[in-house]
Amino acid sequence: MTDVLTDCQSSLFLQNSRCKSDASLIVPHPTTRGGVRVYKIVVLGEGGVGKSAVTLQFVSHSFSNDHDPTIEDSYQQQAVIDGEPALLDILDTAGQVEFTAMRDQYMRCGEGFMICYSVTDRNSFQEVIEYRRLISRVRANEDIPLVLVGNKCDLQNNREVTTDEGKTLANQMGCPFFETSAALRQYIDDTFHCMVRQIRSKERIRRVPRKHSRWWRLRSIFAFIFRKKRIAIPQSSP
Ligand SMILES: Nc1nc2c(ncn2[C@@H]2O[C@H](COP(=O)(O)OP(=O)(O)O)[C@@H](O)[C@H]2O)c(=O)[nH]1
Ligand SMILES: [Mg+2]
Repeated sequence: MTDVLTDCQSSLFLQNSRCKSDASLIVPHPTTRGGVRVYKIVVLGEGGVGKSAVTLQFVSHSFSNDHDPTIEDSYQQQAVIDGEPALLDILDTAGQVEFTAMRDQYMRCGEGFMICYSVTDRNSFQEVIEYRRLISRVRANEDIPLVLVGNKCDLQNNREVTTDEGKTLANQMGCPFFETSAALRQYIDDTFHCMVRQIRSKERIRRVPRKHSRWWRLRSIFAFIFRKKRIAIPQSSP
């Protein structure tokens, strides 16, 4: 599959992105639009697994059999998740797992990644790990918000990947897992909402200083020593 239309259409997603990037540190900056936090989500996975179908179900509550597999596009959708408004900026990718300059760019700017496979296609399941590697390659040393999605669960008779296999892989990747059906609109909202929750929770963790980090322990030791010293200094009499 080719990377058609990436230039103009992905750029919408990229225009909305502010990434701080140097050789060692790549951090997508949180952005807002009209006071609403924008969440930049990238939908990845093999061609034909239903990335566009899942995305279009989420944004337009519709399902079609003839979405062009080569189209890579971005969509915006507002939602209120856990009482907090959110604007989801979703990039529905099309293309192979191989590295390209454009892919590198959106890998840097994405805040959360949905890796999709089809439960009717074992090969697409095996490719998940390649997409995970691709993310790690661009975003080394980062705890990236991820969700694993096994789509087409309505096609039970054609199933090649069991639910347990999906769960096990998600456990290995340390991320939530959903089996969805874009055709029947099953678990579509849950999947995107969970993605936003993942981004929010990892953002909260980053903001709170970790109590048991090396820096926190060093600070506590110094604080303890200086407190002792202050107590030990005898008061000079006038
Ligand atoms: N039965 C069924 N078909 C699906 C589902 N999701 C996608 N499809 C079909 O699978 C084909 C590929 O879907 P598409 O969204 O274009 O895949 P993409 O290449 O990953 O974006 C299309 O014919 C869709 O109608 C699903 O949940 N159930
Ligand atoms: Mg598509």
